Amino acid sequence: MKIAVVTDSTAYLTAEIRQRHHIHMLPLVVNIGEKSYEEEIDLVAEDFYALMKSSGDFPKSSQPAVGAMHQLYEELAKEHDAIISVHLSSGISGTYQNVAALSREYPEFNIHAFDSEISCYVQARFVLEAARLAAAGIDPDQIMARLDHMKKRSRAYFMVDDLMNLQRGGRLSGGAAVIGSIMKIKPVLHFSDKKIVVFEKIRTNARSLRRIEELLGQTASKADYPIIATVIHGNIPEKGQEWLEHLQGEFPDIRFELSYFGPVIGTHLGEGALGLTWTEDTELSF
Ligand code: MYR
Repeated sequence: MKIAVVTDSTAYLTAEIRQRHHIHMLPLVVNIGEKSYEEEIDLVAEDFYALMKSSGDFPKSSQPAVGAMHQLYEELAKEHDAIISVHLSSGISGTYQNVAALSREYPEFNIHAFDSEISCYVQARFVLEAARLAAAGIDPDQIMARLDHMKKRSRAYFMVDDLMNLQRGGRLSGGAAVIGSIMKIKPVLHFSDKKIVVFEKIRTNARSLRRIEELLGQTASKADYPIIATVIHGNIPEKGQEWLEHLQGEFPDIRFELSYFGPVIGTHLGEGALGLTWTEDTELSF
């Protein structure tokens, strides 16, 4: 059975990795002023952060155009028996809902839409696992079950330098009262029921980082499977790398990697955000 694997740009898988694993990408869009950019295609992260600083206009994001989605799936369906399509959380974007609607409208495409309930490099890990299993000839239902299992073992904790972007983009759940109560601190944020919520109200960056480390330690002490963790940064690669090296020293059995918040996620988190995600290291599990 020939299976195509699709994801959206918010997995931030590099072009080289996508090519190597035959992964297809649907770009989300960032609008700044009058201009629209497909992220990872005509706007890369470094340029986006510079543009956000220099432009008087606040960026806005939007999901991939339905026409572009339809075109990609139609093309893929000509040469594949099934399509696994993995997307950012349905609680923060309409992307997954649109893919799910297309899969109902065009059953002949045989699209299996997966709601990662998260985003960024954890989503990328799901995609890489789907690609690995598809190449091994595993059938789509088994791949989807495997991704569901991985999802239960996945976490993302992050903090932003300034809550203004999240406030303006409306992606922090809890309303004005919650935002008002955390404006001057550095809360740890996470996903709960597909949405972004405050995990804990913490006053300083250093304490938030320590708390996230502690949470990783709690998972690591109980897990009977290997873990892979990703430090993700919003245009602060040196800080990201420094934290990664510290974490690698603290948790020598965990594999760490570095990734970034690209334009669409950067629109909502702003520059200087830092996060840690982890999931099962499936490359070591089997
Ligand atoms: C759209 O316009 O459809 C895209 C909306 C994207 C919202 C992003 C909100 C921030 C997500 C943070 C993820 C952090 C994972 C470590």
